[in-house]
Amino acid sequence: MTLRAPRAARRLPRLSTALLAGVVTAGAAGLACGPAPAASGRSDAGSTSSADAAASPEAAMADVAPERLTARVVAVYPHDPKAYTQGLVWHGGELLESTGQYGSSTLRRVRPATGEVLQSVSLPADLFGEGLALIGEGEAGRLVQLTWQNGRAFVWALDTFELVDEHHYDGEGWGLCHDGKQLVMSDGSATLRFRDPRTFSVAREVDVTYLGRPVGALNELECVDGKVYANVWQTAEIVRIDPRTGAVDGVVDARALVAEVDSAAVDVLNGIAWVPERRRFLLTGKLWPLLFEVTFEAR
Ligand SMILES: [Ca+2]
Repeated sequence: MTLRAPRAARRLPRLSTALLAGVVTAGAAGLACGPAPAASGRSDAGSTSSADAAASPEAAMADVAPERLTARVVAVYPHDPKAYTQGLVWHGGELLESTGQYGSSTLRRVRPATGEVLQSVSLPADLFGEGLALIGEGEAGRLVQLTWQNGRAFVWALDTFELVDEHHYDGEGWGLCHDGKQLVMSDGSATLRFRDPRTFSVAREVDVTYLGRPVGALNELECVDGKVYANVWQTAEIVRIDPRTGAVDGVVDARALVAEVDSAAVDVLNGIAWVPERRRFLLTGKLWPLLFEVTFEAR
């Protein structure tokens, strides 16, 4: 997403007060992921039994309280404070990043340890960069970069950043990840669409729900081990989604990261990249001066 949030919103309230606002009823919001006593949090976590799941996976997922997780910081690195991060991907020790804003949207290759931009290509000033996903690797590797309201997805060669193809789509483009077979795309609503990576055609779609209620404002995505992680715009939380059912089965509290940046100078938490070599995530935000290496741990 694009427009700078008003100052009050940029305090990144929790899921219970921001994520569900206008999406579910006020009463339902109270059921969500607001602060809970530690004992309650522990009892909620990991309560899915394999027997229940086997009997009726969709029903089980809809009824089970999502696991409560927290982002524990392992390391902190510099990040370009002018990068309006919209898409983040790790590959081979490098970070690939899509940035937004009209006139300053880019695709860039970054050295994670220093934040140094190693390679960059700028989008035309009338285009607004959004989500980014990697398909393949080496010479055959392709980066797919969305645009917000332009309906254009650019396909770049991973190694050279040469533009090799372009797709067109209806609606807005927000987040994108590749699960190994399909591209998963968000558009700011509660709907995820699964697209053919070659043709960009929609194979199916699913509505994301938290305890049966829709979760809107899904933003940057990361596909990891059969799950889809999503930033939720204007919150300090990341939801873990079962892509088969759309059910949120985990909520990651990233407020510790938000506390480390000057909220008056930066925009929202956004950007998730999985580092398979270390089984950790890299997280940052729009215009954030820092990139965090974290693990997601049960609270
Ligand atoms: Ca990502």
